[in-house]
Order: sequence, then C-alpha cells, then structure tokens
Amino acid sequence: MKIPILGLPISGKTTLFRALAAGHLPDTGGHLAAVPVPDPRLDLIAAREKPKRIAYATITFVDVAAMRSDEDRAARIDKLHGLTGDADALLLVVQAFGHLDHRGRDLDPRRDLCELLSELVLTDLAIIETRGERVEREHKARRRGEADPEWNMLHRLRGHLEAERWARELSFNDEELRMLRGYGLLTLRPALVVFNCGDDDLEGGRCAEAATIADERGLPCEVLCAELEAELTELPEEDRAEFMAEYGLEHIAGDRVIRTAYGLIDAVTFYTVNENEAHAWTVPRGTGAREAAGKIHTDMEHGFVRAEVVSFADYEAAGSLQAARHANKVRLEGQDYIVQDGDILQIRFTR
Ligand SMILES: Nc1nc2c(ncn2[C@@H]2O[C@H](COP(=O)(O)OP(=O)(O)OP(=O)(O)O)[C@@H](O)[C@H]2O)c(=O)[nH]1
Ligand SMILES: [Mg+2]
Repeated sequence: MKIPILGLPISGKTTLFRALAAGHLPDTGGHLAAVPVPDPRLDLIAAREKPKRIAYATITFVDVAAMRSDEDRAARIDKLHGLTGDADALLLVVQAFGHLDHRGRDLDPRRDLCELLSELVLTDLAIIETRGERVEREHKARRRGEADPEWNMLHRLRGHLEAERWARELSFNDEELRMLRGYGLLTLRPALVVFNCGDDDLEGGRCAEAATIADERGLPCEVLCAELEAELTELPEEDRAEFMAEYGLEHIAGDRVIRTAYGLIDAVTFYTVNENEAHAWTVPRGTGAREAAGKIHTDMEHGFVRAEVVSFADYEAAGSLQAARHANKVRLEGQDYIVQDGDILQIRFTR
C-alpha cells in the first residue's frame, strides 16, 4: 500500500514524513519508508497465540518534493507519475504554522488548500492532455458514429476536471476503470488532509476555516504539529511521556494519521497466525480465499484446497484459536469465499 505526501513548498511534507517514518527509514535515508500500521486486533492475536514475531500491514509513505514555479509541468508530471502512479491514497499537507507562507504572503491555510487541490486537478488535466493525444488521433481516424468508449470517457472527465472537480467524484464503469488505470490520475484517489499547525496552536484555530473547505469536498482531515511529532517519535520511548505532558499532547498524532490513511483505502485486513508469526495482510474488498492465499505465498494459491476461517468477533469471544475450534467457530471455506475484514485464515494447500 502506497501513499505519497503532497503539498505546496515548505508546508512540512518532509517533517511529517519523518514523523510517520520514525524508526522505519532505510539507513540510506531516501524518500520512501514502509511504516507498520498500528493494529489492536493483531496485537490481541499475538498476545494470545504468542508467536515469535508479529508482522503488521505496512504503508509505504513517499516524500514528494513540491512543484517549483520554475519547473516544467511536463517533466514534473513524468516524475510525479513514477512516484504516485500506483498510489492507493494521497496525504495532502497544508501549512498552518508560522505567519508567512513560502512566498512571503500572510499565512492562509484555506487559500493554500484550494491552491493545492487546484494544482492536483491541473496535473490530472495535463496527464489526460498528453496521454489523450493517442486517443484523440485514433478518434479522428474512426468512422463517424463508431463507438469510442475511451474518447467518450476522457471527454467527460475533462469537462469534470475543468470544473475543478475530482475524478473520484465521477462514476466509471468497470471498462472505464480499467482504461483509466494506466493514466495514474491523482484525483481518482482518496485523500487525507493534514493541517500542519504550529506548536502554539495545537488546536488548529488557524486552520478551522480551511477545515470546513476540506469537509465540503468530502476530505477527512487531521490537525497536528509535524515538527513536534517528528521530535516526539525520534525521542527514546522512556522520554516520550514527559515530552507529551509538556506540550499537552494526548496521543501520538502520527499513529492516528497512519490508521486514518489506511482506513481511506477500500481494503480488508485478514490475519494468519502460527507459532512463528502473527501476520496482518491487506487485500482489496471482494477478494476470494484463493487469491488471498496467493498474497501469502504463490504455492498456497496454486495448491489451494480450502481455508479454515474464524471471524475476528468469534475469535475474540472464544479466547484462543483452539477454543474457537472447540466451539465450532472455525468454518471450512472454498476458494470463492470472499474474505471479510478481520478474518483469521489458515490455508490448507498441497504442493
Ligand atoms: N514552526 C513549525 N515549523 C515547521 C513545522 N513543520 C515544518 N516546519 C518548518 O518548515 C520548514 C520546511 O519544512 P519541510 O518539512 O522541509 O517542508 P517541505 O514541505 O518538505 O518542503 P519542500 O520539500 O521544500 O517543499 C522547515 O524549516 C521546518 O522546520 C511545524 O509544524 N511548525
Ligand atoms: Mg521536502
């Protein structure tokens, strides 16, 4: 699962990236970090079954440099496409700290949010402009009246984007969604807005107005001070409580952001557990048991026989896997069983 961090220049993207990625940054640094998603259900499973290891689902956050005004948009799009083409969701950072923005204008989170949203729409328009050239050429070569679903779709999409709306607000049929996949549109993805407030405004008074805009656009938002969060997560565990008390912080906001971002994606989490490892896996909603097994190991997919499944609620009530088995809460399911969020799966397979 991949989530790029986007925002206007100097809004605090890299600082937020550091806060989210603390402890999980590759030694070489870099702008990618695979961060475990806190998961109380997996914690409970591990506490009961006592495996040697625990493997959380991860989100790969990408720290994307802001677009500079002197940058060529076409080159920028190529670069962005490489970083975000396969993103599952976006994390949008808006400056709400300090008094001036990167151009020396008065701080205005509302204006910055609108600018950022427009910039994403413009990027998508530019993407369909360049990538749509082929479709346009082929359309011209067609006979009049001949069906051209891709051209029709792009036409509809362009009108929508030109009205400053996000692609995800349009509905597309399966064929259109397939065609769209290669475009890597930004506004087709769910997004979370993070207002990066100052340590003198932890309640986010300066971004309250901007938050209503996010709300109107159906974008969830979080308010946090990225600088404090980065410092906090970089502190040794034993010093954190004191630091948090000093600033009146109740929770590590980074954890909340990670969980909210994970929740944006229309996915289900299922679990496997044995004496070695308790593991959380993420699959798209609607994934069948055989395909889910393939996520764990291709051998399991190819040699799939059946899945033994216990729902998380039944597991929680039973107290352990063994107790769930005794209580007949472990079901046998075939390859087409649609995996449900929280399921604990044991895959039976032949090699
Ligand atoms: N006061 C305050 N300063 C912050 C906060 N977050 C970031 N900054 C400062 O803002 C400056 C830019 O932060 P970065 O995280 O590098 O911003 P960025 O969005 O990655 O910047 P570019 O990648 O250059 O676009 C740095 O000097 C940070 O120390 C914050 O929460 N409070
Ligand atoms: Mg940066």
